[in-house]
Amino acid sequence: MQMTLRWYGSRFDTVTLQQIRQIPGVTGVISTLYDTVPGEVWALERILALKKEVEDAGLTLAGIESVNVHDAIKAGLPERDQYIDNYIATLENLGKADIHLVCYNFMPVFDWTRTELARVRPDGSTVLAYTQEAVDRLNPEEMFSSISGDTNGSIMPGWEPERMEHIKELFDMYSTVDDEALFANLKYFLERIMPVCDKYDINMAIHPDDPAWSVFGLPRIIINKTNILRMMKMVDNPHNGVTFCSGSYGTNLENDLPDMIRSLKGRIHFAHVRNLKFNSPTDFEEAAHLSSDGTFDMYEIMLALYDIGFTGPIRPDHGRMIWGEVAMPGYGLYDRALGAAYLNGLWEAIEKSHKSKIKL
Ligand code: CS2
Ligand code: MN
Repeated sequence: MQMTLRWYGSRFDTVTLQQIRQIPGVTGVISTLYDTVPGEVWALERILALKKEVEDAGLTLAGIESVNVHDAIKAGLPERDQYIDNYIATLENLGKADIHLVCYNFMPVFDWTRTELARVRPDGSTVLAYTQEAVDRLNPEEMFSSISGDTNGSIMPGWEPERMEHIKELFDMYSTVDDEALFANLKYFLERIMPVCDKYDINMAIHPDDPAWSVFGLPRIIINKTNILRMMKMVDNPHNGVTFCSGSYGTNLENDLPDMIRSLKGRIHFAHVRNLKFNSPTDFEEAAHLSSDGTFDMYEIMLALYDIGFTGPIRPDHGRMIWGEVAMPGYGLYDRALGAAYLNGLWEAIEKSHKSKIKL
């Protein structure tokens, strides 16, 4: 595996490439052109400039998170073909720039959903948190305004104010889309983009829905083992793969994370590894990465990745806000650096104990 950190680009991120370069064992970043909108073609020159900037700092550009999918594609509207053509053109340019990993999601309207961006934990750190009760009390517009005061001045991915202004139209767009229709629209999209992925060896890595159930009545399908295996089969091409995000699949305590990882051998192209602490099955907060700080056994998650021979990029996912840092919620430097060091430590121990067993 290659340890990486997500980086939003020098115009948007409070964390610098130089800082990332100094985290032991972090050799690459996962980045994006954060100012593009879904449906737009990414210019080759801009991709190459991003790559050069990252490489000049002594890191590799290990992949893109995300090239977002336009809602017309997810909702299956007649204009989807034009947007898929544009997506293909973007993939073509990424391929020409020698980039081989694209993370994306297929969640209607929103990306991840949290009800608090700065819940205070007993140690004084602040974290993203979710309670179903709060979602049930609010409508989507209210939720956007209730969290927008805690973003530390950042634009949260998937919650861009321009999109939120059109939230009613976005909801209308999905009024006839149920889970089956969403599966069919995803299949249509994947079948059209696979040829360009084959040509340039681009691994598409779908990110799970977060939380892993329907919110505000919208359909959500990338939520559990059954559905993700269905998706792998429905377009059975190794370039159709997944981002295994422990913090997203893990929102549903019925998901057995190590078992899911083992069932996806060969199809996990990217891993997000983080921990959650559950206060009840529908109230969770994003703990430190350390197993004992949350609910998941991080050793078992890393062991499963090791066992399936995972070689792709991995990154600590959201971190807590600690030591007075002011950054995009979930995306500060300090706690993600601690997370990367911890995950690297687990990996080293797993690797060495396997090698010593082989010698015996
Ligand atoms: C990320 C997602 O911050 C996060 O929770 O893991 O926003 C992820 O980048 C997208 O869903 C992928 O398109
Ligand atoms: Mn994730």
